Amino acid sequence: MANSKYEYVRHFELADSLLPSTWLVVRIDGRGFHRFSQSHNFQKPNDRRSIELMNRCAIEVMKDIKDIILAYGESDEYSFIIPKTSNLYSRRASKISSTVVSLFASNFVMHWSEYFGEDQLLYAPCFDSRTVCYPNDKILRDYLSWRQADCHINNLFNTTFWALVLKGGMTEIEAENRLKGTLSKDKNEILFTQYDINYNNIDAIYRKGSTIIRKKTEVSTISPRSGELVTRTKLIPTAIYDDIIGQEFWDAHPELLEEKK
Ligand code: DGT
Ligand code: MG
Ligand code: MG
Ligand code: MG
Ligand code: MG
Repeated sequence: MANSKYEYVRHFELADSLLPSTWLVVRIDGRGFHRFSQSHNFQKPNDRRSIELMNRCAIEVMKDIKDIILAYGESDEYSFIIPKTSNLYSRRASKISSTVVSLFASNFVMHWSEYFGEDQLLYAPCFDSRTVCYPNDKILRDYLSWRQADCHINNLFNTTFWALVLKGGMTEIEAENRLKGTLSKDKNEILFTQYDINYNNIDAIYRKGSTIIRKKTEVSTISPRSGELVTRTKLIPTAIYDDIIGQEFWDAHPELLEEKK
């Protein structure tokens, strides 16, 4: 078909391809989730329903976009890791960012009621997205460590803050002042001595955030032909709550950093 005289406008679309041979990380983050969590009465410091819905969305994204090898989520954010050798959407930044975030957000709405039951979704949630290149394995691991350390710092603060308010009867301003300048050990001490909470015994899902990996899982189906039970091993995106900062996790999952052909 002949080009129309308008075709030249295509040249205004600038190339935005990401560096080859680098890890790609797509991070999505809820827009204005401070307000969103209040409007929807999220439990404090953590709302299990919200975390499980976020994990579900990440799992659905990974089921759809097979290039993603791992995802890490905490609070209102999720990071999706794409290997150096991937040629997903010819490594076009906006195409990758927008597809991942759109899929995440539509799943968030679609699956809301499975996690929140009678509590209605009151307005359309929105997420932002960015895709960043990381040139080597060490920097990729440092990126993930940065997010998990952020999860730890925020969760320890929030756990202590809400203990002071909800159990200790302080106002939010009093709790804020009490925690000003405190170190991790001070917060652990407040939790332990005043509220009988051993921080290390709090569920790992809150302390460590959620990591989705493709886990080898036995899946049984009834063969439509023979009617027999057939069991196969499949790679199913699954949430785990491990420490991903230390070496142990990477030793247990060596395939994650292996060069993909
Ligand atoms: P942004 O990202 O710049 O548009 O602004 P926000 O408001 O989304 O801020 P952000 O992303 O730095 O912080 C996430 C907010 O979401 C933070 O106010 C805490 C809230 N949030 C996330 N998960 C939970 C939860 O499980 N329970 C409660 N109560 N709040 C949560
Ligand atoms: Mg946010
Ligand atoms: Mg923010
Ligand atoms: Mg956030
Ligand atoms: Mg199209």
